[in-house]
Amino acid sequence: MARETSLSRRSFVKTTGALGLLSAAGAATSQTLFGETTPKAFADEGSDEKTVWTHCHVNCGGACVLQCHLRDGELSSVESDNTGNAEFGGFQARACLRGRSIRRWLGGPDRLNYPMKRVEGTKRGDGQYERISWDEALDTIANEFKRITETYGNEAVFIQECSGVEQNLMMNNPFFRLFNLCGGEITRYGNYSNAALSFGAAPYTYGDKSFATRSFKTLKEGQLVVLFGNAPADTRMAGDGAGYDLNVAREQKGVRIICIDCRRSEIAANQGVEWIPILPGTDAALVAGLAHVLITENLVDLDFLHTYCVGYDEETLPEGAPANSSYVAYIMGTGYDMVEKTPAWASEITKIPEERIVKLAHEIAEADPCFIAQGWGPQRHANGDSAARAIMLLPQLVGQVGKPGTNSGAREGNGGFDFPTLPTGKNPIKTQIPQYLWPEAIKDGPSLTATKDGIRGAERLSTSIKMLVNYGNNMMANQNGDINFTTDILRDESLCEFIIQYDVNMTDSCNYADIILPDLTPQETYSLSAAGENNDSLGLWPGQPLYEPKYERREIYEVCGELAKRLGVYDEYSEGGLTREDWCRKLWDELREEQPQIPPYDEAVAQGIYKEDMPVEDKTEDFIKDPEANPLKTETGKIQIYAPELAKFAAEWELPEGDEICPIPAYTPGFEGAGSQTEQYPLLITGFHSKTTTHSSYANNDWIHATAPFSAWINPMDAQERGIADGETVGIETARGELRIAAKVTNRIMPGVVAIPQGAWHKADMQGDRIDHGGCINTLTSRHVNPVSKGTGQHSNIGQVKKVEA
Ligand SMILES: Nc1nc2c(c(=O)[nH]1)N[C@H]1C(S)=C(S)[C@@H](COP(=O)(O)OP(=O)(O)OC[C@H]3O[C@@H](n4cnc5c(=O)[nH]c(N)nc54)[C@H](O)[C@@H]3O)O[C@H]1N2
Ligand SMILES: Nc1nc2c(c(=O)[nH]1)N[C@H]1C(S)=C(S)[C@@H](COP(=O)(O)OP(=O)(O)OC[C@H]3O[C@@H](n4cnc5c(=O)[nH]c(N)nc54)[C@H](O)[C@@H]3O)O[C@H]1N2
Ligand code: SF4
Ligand SMILES: [Mo]
Repeated sequence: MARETSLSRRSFVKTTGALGLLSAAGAATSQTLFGETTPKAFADEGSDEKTVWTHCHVNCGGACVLQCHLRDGELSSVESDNTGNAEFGGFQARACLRGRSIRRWLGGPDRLNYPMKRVEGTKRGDGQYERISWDEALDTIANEFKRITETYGNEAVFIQECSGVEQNLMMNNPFFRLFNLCGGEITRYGNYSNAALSFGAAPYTYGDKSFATRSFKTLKEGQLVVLFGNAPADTRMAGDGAGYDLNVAREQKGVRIICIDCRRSEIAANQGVEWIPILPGTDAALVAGLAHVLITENLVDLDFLHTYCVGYDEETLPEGAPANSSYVAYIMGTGYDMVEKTPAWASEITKIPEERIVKLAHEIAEADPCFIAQGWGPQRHANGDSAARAIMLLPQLVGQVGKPGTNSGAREGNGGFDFPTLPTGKNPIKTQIPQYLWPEAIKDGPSLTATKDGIRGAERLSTSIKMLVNYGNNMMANQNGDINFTTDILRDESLCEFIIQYDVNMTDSCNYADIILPDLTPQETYSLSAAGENNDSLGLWPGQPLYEPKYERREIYEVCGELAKRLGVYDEYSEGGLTREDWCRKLWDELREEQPQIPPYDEAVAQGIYKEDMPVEDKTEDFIKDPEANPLKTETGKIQIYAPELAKFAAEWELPEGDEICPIPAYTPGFEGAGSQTEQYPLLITGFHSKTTTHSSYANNDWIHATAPFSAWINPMDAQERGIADGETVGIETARGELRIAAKVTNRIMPGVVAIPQGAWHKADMQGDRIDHGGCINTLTSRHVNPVSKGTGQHSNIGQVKKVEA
């Protein structure tokens, strides 16, 4: 299907006029994709079987189609997207095992069925709850909101992230919409996923986190791809996602892939993919070693560096930068720490053999084009801001940025299509906290300041957080760093005075709530979503409810509507009584005004899903074509190897002992980084996102875990030293706590490193020994944030592993 090729994904929604010109094969009929027609949902007359189309909604980056078959009103089996023809370029949003096993999850033993309140006289964390009516739950919430905002102001109310319901028109927007009509709430910036890269690194390097990023679909025949801590076959598993795209490029275009990772991830286990093991947290040292080879052998692209970048060498340092503060000075030992960054120096730190570093430098210098992309593993460390900047520097050194077949060194492009969501209205409160620091903002909000803790919009917080709304997250006792620290704060009712947990499962986080609310999943109600973080495709999923709500589960838009009635803002909240289904239609219709080729809502529902390919974007950036006319949004307008903003932060901000902000991406080991191991804690304990769960979502699905149980990866050398055999239970300890988990003894992990999949459900006697038998990594992780972004450094930990009785 021919499409207007000048349209970018991002401008797609906003553009109107040009779209009328587009070929619109399916305005009134099923959309045709490469000769195949999207089949209609079937509902055989007289039969008790029917098919309902909906989608998976968790935060894995995908949003796969679920084609659900019902028998006698109950979900009997699940298929996915089998429409179109993936082989000929049409995409298929095929679900992974998690989505396909959703039947077990929807009807699982942990499902919440009724509203509950904490039993009087018990404390948070005791886990004693009793069933209450919805009226009692809603009255309590409305009254507490009024009491807390009247006593402390609206800055005392915080709505936590909702990664558990990411792919959906509602997410937790109804709470924002409601509270914004009632004086607002304190908000957050940054996120758990990529705070260091997107908030600490890219803005000061490129002025924008998506500058010059490209999808794997843009890879050229036979080209080189270098991935740093990027595991798309584990973490971009959707049938239309980046993992699929990269595998297609590997198989059909013969691209060569090098994976630099402490762990041999799934993509690195493929034939023809090379794994270079690296100690976690040392990527900036590797880049420095590579730079040494490139500089001393005249392999850098000086034209590129002098035209587009500042701070590579002394002559391109921005005004005001001191002498010898360039990157070349750092590498050659005449600046910063006065140490020459030879490959031998880098080898000592990273544990990559010197010869391999030299060879990699040559490979990168010779490759044209060369596609360098980092995942979010390297930046999830306490020195992650700087690691992310260092990796982005590598393609700059060889002039492989902004042109076809290249990438910026940040994550590969994953723009996807911005599907419409419930509008949240305007929040009158401008103060923001860094996402990761919400427990600190509960403990002692006013002690958090702009220059010490990254508070934005004010010098310091006026109050601590007194009301916490958790919808679709398992943050309190699972996903946030240092569970023992966090739950101590939550247990103390004099700190946070009121906590809601609104979920579908009785997670450990529920045990810290005052009120627990049972949700419907997006499969159990009306939903609207779009193809997820895939690329160059437009997919719209108008999900329909599988069955009538069971028990007393209720969806968020309606529940916040009930609260709106109690707070006197229902008319504004609901725009005169719109239901969730009405919003699905309304947002769909608004989208159609801009994109008339999309069929009407009812037709799309009958059809099941709607999808079309979009043009693959791989053009040369305007900045590269003309840097003077199209400056970047950085302070200097150029790519900043030396960032003046960072020099200013370094001079003005208060940092904890040992932390550092450096205007060039120098290697600093960071808190509990490589080299900080002790006799008591000789191992680096790191984590990763695993294929069996999406964080803690699906982590209680025993069907999946039977195939791949949670286990900590440990190298045979480290295991042998400790008498540990594959599959045995081990105890893992850091200064924060201790857990139990099975050992996976494998040479797919570097010696000296233990990698634990994040997401396992926390299970500990918190008033007893606090040992976590669920294997949740956040029993071990710290509160130490990255110096610039104030984002998580959860994967920087030193610790020990020991054999224990199961
Ligand atoms: N150590 C360590 N910690 C990490 C990470 C890491 O790499 N290492 N990763 C971090 C990252 S990147 C992220 S994004 C966060 C994610 O952490 P969270 O945002 O907490 O996401 P999940 O663990 O998936 O939890 C989602 C919750 O939503 C619930 N849920 C699922 N479906 C529904 C629904 O339809 N309605 C409602 N109301 N609830 C639902 C699930 O039962 C679960 O309790 O974790 C962070 N934590
Ligand atoms: N199956 C699945 N998919 C998911 C998720 C999930 O939980 N499960 N979560 C989703 C979400 S919200 C997010 S944020 C993304 C995250 O997805 P990714 O960006 O893939 O993040 P991670 O799994 O944390 O790290 C990627 C790789 O980095 C490696 N790594 C760790 N530390 C270092 C280091 O210091 N240097 C180098 N070179 N490598 C390192 C890890 O071993 C891992 O293989 O995944 C999304 N997709
Ligand atoms: S978990 Fe992700 S990849 Fe798997 S079905 Fe759901 S959206 Fe798709
Ligand atoms: Mo994330």
